[in-house]
Formats: sequence, C-alpha cells, structure tokens
Amino acid sequence: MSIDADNTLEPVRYAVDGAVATITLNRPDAMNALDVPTKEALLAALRSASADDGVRAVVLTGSGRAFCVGQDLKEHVQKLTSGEPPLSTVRDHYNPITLAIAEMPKPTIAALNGVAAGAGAAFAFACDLRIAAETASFTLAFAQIGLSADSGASWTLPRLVGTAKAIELLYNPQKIGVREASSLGLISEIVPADRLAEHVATLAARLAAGPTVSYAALKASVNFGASHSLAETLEFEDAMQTRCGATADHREAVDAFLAKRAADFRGK
Ligand code: T3D
Repeated sequence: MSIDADNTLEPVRYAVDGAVATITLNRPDAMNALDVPTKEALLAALRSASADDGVRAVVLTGSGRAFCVGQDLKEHVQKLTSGEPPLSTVRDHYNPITLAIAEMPKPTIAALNGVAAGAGAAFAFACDLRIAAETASFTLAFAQIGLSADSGASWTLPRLVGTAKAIELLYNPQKIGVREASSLGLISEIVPADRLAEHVATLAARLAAGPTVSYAALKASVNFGASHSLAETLEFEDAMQTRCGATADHREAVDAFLAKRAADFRGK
C-alpha cells in the first residue's frame, strides 16, 4: 500500500512497469467504494495512461477483497441529507471516467480480484477484457438502491449479454458468480485468486508488445459498427485501415511475415 505525506492511503495507485500501466483502486477498508477523491484520482490516472505513448496496455484492478463496490453510499447519504445534488456526480465523474476507459487508445484489462458492484461493474464492462479471480462476482446494484444504470452499463451490458438478459440482470441485482458470468460472456477467463496478478501481467505485457494503433482502430471500429449502418461502418473501416496502413508497425509486420521472422512492434 502507498501512504502519502499526510500518512493517508492514496485512493488510487498508478504504476507503470515497462509499457503496462496498472491502476489500482486503493480503499480496501471501504471495498474500493467511489467517493469524490477516488473518482478524481481514477480519472487523472486514466488520462495519464491515455496520454503516455510509452504506455501500451492498461490494467484496472482493486486492492483488498473487492474490485469496486460502486458509489460510496456513506458519502452519498451525507449529500442526500445535506440537500446537495448527489446525482451531479454522474455528469461530473462517472461519465468522464467511463469515456476515458472505453475510448482508451490501447488495450484495457479489468483484473477482477473480487466483487464488482454498480458503477464498479460498469467500469469493468467498459474495459476490453475482463479476467476474473475465482473469488470475483458482479452485482448490478442500481435497482437495489432505487437508481437507474450509469457509467455506461446500459450501453455495455446489452452488448455483452444481449438486451433481454441485460434487463433481467438489472431487475434482479443479485450476485453473479464467475461461472455464471463466464457463461453469460461477461468475463473471458477465470483464474485462481493467487494467480490473477501474474496472469494479467503476462497478458498485459503481450498486448503492450503488440500493434497498438491496430488495437485502437479495432476497438474503435467494433464500437462504431455496433451503432451504425453497414455503409457507415465500411467508411469508418476505410479510415481506420488507412491510418493503420501508414504505421511503421504495419510495414514491420509485412516485412517480418515475408522474412519468416517475428514482428517487432513499436506501437507506432
Ligand atoms: O449520485 C450517485 O451516486 C449515483 C451513482 C451511482 C453509481 C453506483 O455505483 S450505484 C451502486 C452503489 N453500490 C451498491 O449499491 C453496492 C452496495 N453493496 C452491496 O450490495 C454489498 O456490500 C456487496 C454485494 C458489494 C458486497 O457484499 P458483502 O456481503 O461481501 O459485503 P457487505 O457486508 O455487504 O459490506 C462490507 C462493508 O462494505 C460494509 O461496511 P461495514 O458494515 O463493515 O462498515 C458495507 O456497508 C460496505 N459497503 C459495501 N458497499 C458499499 C459499502 N460502503 C459504502 N458504499 C458502498 N457502495
């Protein structure tokens, strides 16, 4: 755990190892619930990872037994009581955080070490890949506290599981264990809890050594195609292919293929 000069726990840790940035929600005693300082620190970390060309893959995880239990309801009730507008945090924090994850121009991995609830689950859904420890679970907690979906859950969840299943899961905010989550397509892999960090580090390092511009274009194309016509998507694909075709990585990969050697991608 990292302690700052005031001897308090930093709510988010940001560490870069090689070309992999790891962002760790770091309020273990609060199950990484999202209060304002945590949301601000998370957004800053995501923006750092996005802007740093040396970072070519991003891991989002939690410390302690939870991934993230969503909005800090202890902070939230204080705002409700004081008459402050608590729901402004959707516009002020949840929306920019979700866009920063979903539009990250490099691969993103949610390393699910424990429960992901509410906005915490939605942040995981916004990542490209979700790797779960056996101890992980999801709870779509929004209706449990009389709220609607936020942090993109109404956009990402139907794309992951289909519209009917998304409504069913949102109406029934019960624990979804890793086996059910896997069969629904919410997670791509389940690993033993004590191997999660190592497994995700290996995957992230592999992605960070890949064709970063190609990965960003693939993500943008798939997301574009999900809400546009075929004709519009073909235009978008053309633009993305033109961009990728001009990269040094593309040239390197073609040369490597013809020379029957492995490509050495630089992310440019
Ligand atoms: O304006 C806005 O804020 C709108 C934005 C909304 C975005 C959202 O994220 S809405 C969804 C908010 N999250 C929830 O409703 C989840 C609430 N928590 C739970 O349902 C359960 O705690 C869990 C399923 C996540 C975990 O269950 P379990 O049995 O493993 O743990 P527990 O015993 O329920 O909780 C352990 C402690 O964590 C407990 O504190 P205590 O009693 O030991 O002092 C509990 O109060 C605390 N905790 C859990 N979730 C939250 C939380 N404290 C604050 N905020 C939480 N979200």
